[in-house]
Amino acid sequence: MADTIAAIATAPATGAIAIIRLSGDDALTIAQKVFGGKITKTRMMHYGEFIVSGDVIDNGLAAYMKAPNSYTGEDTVEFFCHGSLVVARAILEELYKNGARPAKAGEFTRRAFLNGKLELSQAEAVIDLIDAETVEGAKSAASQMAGRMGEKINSVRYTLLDLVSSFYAYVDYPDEDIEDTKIGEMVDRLREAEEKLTQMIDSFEDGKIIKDGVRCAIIGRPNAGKSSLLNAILGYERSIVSNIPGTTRDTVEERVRFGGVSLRLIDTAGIRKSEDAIEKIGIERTESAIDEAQLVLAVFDGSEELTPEDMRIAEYAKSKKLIAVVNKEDIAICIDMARLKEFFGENICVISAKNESGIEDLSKMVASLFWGIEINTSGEVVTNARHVSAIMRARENVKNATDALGMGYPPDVAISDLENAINALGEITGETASEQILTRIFERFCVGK
Ligand SMILES: Nc1nc2c(ncn2[C@@H]2O[C@H](COP(=O)(O)OP(=O)(O)OP(=O)(O)O)[C@@H](O)[C@H]2O)c(=O)[nH]1
Ligand SMILES: [Mg+2]
Repeated sequence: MADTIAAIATAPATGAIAIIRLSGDDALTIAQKVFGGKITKTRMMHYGEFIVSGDVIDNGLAAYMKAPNSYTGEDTVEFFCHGSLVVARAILEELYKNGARPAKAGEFTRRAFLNGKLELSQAEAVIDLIDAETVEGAKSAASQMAGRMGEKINSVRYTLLDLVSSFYAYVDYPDEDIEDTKIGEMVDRLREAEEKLTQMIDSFEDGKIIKDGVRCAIIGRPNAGKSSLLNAILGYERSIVSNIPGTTRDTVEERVRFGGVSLRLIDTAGIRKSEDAIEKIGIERTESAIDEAQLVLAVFDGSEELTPEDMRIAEYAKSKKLIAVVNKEDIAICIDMARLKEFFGENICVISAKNESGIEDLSKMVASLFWGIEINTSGEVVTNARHVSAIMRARENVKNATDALGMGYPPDVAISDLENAINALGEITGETASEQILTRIFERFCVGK
């Protein structure tokens, strides 16, 4: 028996329509006590009045989805009323009075998972889709919701299950000699599985970009024009610009689509040796902004000589995708361009942040650095940190098993490692996820989803 839960599924704000959702064994009975019209058919809209404490409070639509053909896999009713918070709440209260109880965060989706309508990775994709901050993130979540990640994980998991069962066969019949070629074949299959897991782990770097956008730190010495560049890219005055070096003290973050790439632009404090305590903290933040970035725009004041300080900053960001932005071309370019070319190669863009010239070229350069990542939203890429950590554990165990067999140990020594790997992969699809994992996942949902 599933008790019947109810919640408002639309955002807690005034709008054109509000949706109230009911799910559980008594959904239809309870709904019918509040809805004046007769709900006679499944998957059809019925028109009627909503009645609260004997009075009509609104009129609207009701739809009934009979178990198991609903989102949760249970009997479900949805009410569509006018988008007044007062009305929606009054109807919800009336449903409670008639036997429903308030749904917890994510409880509808949790029920869908428990009733086998979704795998855990698909349920997580639902929240990723709702939370998506980029179009790429939404597309990737949609494809994970369709089960692509689960399929990939299961293809490795089934291989491992198959191998473990054949290893158990050897344990059961220890007197039978195992041919070396058989062991060789198994090692090959394990290596193949390990390789697939490695590919998934490697895809996580792209996955973070798809989900969150490219973290792009704007760095450079004080007064180079970092904040001016941020404003020029955004098209409005977000960051304070002044001719006093050290103006930006804390990092300023803003999202923007630039060159077709979703960027999280981070304006940082100019790096220089400083005794000022606040500025020092700002500089530490700049360094961590660089550490976390996938793209760094190193801004140089083109109207001045290149300083050792400038190059030290560029050096700090060397391991990142890096573009030199030579600013203030409207004054004069006297910076040593040859030296910059040695360090940055072709990735140099000359601009004037003040006049907003060269910004278009910069956007093309950014696009060319990230082309390819953007379009891989087919669910092939791991976007979820929980998944990647489980895959890493699985790979570690597969590797141990492969090494043991490779060293000539009998198959039974590999069994426990492989079982650990199978369990780790099962945490992703939900077969072996603990109650604690489930709670942590579903509490991220909103009430009503
Ligand atoms: N002529 C000219 N001046 C510029 C240009 N870009 C910025 N400036 C000026 O340079 C000064 C510093 O600009 P900011 O954008 O505040 O420099 P910043 O790198 O953010 O400096 P800090 O926050 O102090 O590290 C201001 O007076 C700007 O008006 C440009 O393209 N041409
Ligand atoms: Mg600044």
